[in-house]
Amino acid sequence: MQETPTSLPRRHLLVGSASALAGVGLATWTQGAVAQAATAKPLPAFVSWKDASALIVHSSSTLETKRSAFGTSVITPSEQLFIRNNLNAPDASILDNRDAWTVSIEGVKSPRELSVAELKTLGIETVAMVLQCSGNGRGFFPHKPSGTPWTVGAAGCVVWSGVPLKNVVQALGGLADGARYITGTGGEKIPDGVDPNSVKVERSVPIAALEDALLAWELNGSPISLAHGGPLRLIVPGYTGVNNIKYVKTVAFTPKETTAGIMANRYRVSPVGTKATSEHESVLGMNVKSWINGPLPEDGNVKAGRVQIHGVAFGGIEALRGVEVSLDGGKTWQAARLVGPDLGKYAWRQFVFSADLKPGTYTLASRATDAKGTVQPEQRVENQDGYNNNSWRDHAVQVTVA
Ligand SMILES: Nc1nc2c(c(=O)[nH]1)N[C@H]1C(S)=C(S)[C@@H](COP(=O)(O)O)O[C@H]1N2
Ligand SMILES: [Mo]
Repeated sequence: MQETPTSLPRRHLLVGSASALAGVGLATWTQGAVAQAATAKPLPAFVSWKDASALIVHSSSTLETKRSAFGTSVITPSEQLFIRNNLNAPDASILDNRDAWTVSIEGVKSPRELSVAELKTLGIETVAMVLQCSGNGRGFFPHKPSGTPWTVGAAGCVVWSGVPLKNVVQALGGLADGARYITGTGGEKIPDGVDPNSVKVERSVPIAALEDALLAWELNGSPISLAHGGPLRLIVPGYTGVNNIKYVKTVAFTPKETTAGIMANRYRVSPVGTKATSEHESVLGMNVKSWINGPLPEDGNVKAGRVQIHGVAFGGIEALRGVEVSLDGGKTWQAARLVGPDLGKYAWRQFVFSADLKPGTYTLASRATDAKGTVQPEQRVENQDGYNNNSWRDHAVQVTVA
């Protein structure tokens, strides 16, 4: 087993002091922590700057934010934000001269390459938004789909800054005739000997997304890290993670969706037991969703009395209208209070519900409603690859109050 330098001191302390703490009644907690330390994977090198204590390392390319780490502020710090890479990230040298990175814009009247330096002259906009993997919540599907079994932490609410994509289109003479999709391509190196179409990260979203899309160079106030797609990322607010192309190399306004495998027959919602094809629905706009981040069962028993139940809620491609909390597993619901600043329709809101809880066991659930009146459903839509899970029942938590 290997440990990262950052995680060494604390874990060694826990291992070393397990038996000592057992004597003072902390044995259960300590054994849990030791078991976790024994199985925890180290942070991969390209994300060594992340906060290991806030993350679950599923693999070198899939890291999940711990549910308990979301806290009660609005923005997810970059150090805690999840990671999902389908291919190895490009070499870090692509960040050596960020302004020199170029993106090729196609499907406009005057197609050409633009450098980041040039993009910076065309406008600036900032958007706060939920970045969420389409597979977030996959871990709740009973048929155990292949892919990372994320629970809630393949998501975060982050701030991007860059140039509105529509400004770029305007600067290049407007859209070419027949443009119906925005097709973005990632700048990863395709491994030798494989068909590029089967692995390249290239996604098409409806042209309507042009209204809010950005070519972004900043994340949470800093130049975008390699891990999160620097020097330049295509940001499509309201759309699931995969549509937000890191290290974007080409943006093409196309009459048709790309035939790349990641669009044509992956990231599609197909019935359990079937293989996805282009006939199935693609993961695009996010649906209305919420979950509770505290109290959580892993924090142990909750002290009887006043309890602040809190979590996050968002509308996805729509704005959020509100969120309710249930203390009885969904039999009755009461409105929760949205807290913190409203950072716009694509951001999440933190919510709180203050309750007086007597000793007992409670199933705490939350249920959001979007601006169109769509209510977060009780049940997930079953599908082969475990996408788009917004079931409030799956996200409910059971806590013991003593
Ligand atoms: N170029 C490129 N862009 C990409 C990916 C990728 O592998 N390569 N992964 C996508 C997927 S599936 C998700 S969920 C998000 C994850 O973003 P993050 O790692 O910055 O959290 O990036 C998306 N954009
Ligand atoms: Mo994803």
